Amino acid sequence: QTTHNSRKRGGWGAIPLWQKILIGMVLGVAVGAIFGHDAEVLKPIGTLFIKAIKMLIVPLVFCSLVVGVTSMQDTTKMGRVGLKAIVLYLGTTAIAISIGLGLGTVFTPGAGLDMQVTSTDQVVKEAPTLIQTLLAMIPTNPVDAMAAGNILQIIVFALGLGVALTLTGEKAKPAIALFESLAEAMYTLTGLVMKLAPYGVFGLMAWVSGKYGLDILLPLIKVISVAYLGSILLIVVFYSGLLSLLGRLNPIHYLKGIITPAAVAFTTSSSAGTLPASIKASQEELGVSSSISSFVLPLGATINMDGTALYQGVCALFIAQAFGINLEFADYALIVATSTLASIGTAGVPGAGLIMLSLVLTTVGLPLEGLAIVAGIDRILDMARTTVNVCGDIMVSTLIAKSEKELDEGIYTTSKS
Ligand code: DAS
Repeated sequence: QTTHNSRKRGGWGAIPLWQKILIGMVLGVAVGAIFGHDAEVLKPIGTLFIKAIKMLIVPLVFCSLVVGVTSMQDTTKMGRVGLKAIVLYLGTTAIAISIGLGLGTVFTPGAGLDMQVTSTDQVVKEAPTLIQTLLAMIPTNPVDAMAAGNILQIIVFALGLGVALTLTGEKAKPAIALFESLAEAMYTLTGLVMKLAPYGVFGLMAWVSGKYGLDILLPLIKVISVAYLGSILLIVVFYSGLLSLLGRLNPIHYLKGIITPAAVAFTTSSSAGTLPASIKASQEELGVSSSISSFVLPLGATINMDGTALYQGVCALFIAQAFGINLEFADYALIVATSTLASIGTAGVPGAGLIMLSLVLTTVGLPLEGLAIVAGIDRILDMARTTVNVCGDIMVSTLIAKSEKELDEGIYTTSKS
């Protein structure tokens, strides 16, 4: 009712959140440009927002991952198809994050910025070996891992608990229901914290532009360009290539078939919201059977986030470069592991990727101040990453339908002629 009234009344309450964040960012940059270092007095508003985001990470990741895994329990019913979907989803996500890291390394969007970390929680980075990193992923005490905010250990425990709950069957139903309602509550709390975003971004951008001047804008344009380049490469090259090589299908038909769902994803920035369009397009344009599409696509909208993974790679490197922190190979592996596993628990709603980025930054010890810089342009990045997420889901459903001989290939042969 209140939102209805505020919409009726118009004004600030009626403006979509992402526009408020953009306004906060522009005002912050302007105030910083005018008042210079004095604008630092506004930074605590941003620090409050960052601390509120940090507060969400552990319970949100834990609950959403447990629910993400238990929601896959119906894949056991469709065993072979479910397994194929999960393998393809996680495989393409790992490749997407690697492409993001590659592009971030090649184009160095954050180079030239020399931002200092002022918060004390910047850990001194020693380079762990890969074996140490893998062993460190297993929590000896899950509660301690949560208290310490050891994200990868929390992810590993949540995945294990999710599988255990699924295998326990009837007795686990109350626990699964509990985690489902806790996850919903955490999404609600995330929504409340995100309402602080316009003010937090304002405070931080005022500090950033006051301290670093307007040359912060160029790297932001670079981040957007690199993220969009990566997104286009994923859809036009990687997905089309997979359809040609693995599915022996004509990719041109795929690229034409995804135009409508891609447009819906781009404008709504919500995979979940695009689901009806995705299912319609995969059935009617791409010849995927209804049983495959109505099973594989909802699963993909929940656990497959290739665009978000690409965005993690690009932004993690942008922030590392902006703060002059050089990442080792083990850090890259950590980012790939965290993003791929955490993508299982990321909701297909606007802005989910930004929360996940805080997860990745925390894992490799990068400063969360960097969040606020990319938060200002988050919606612009979210439009691209959601489009990739959706196109990836549709590509996988097409591949699986083909392998299950549930694809109407007539559509593809006619378009060849
Ligand atoms: N907007 C999310 C989605 O719907 C992706 C993200 O925020 O990263 O897929």
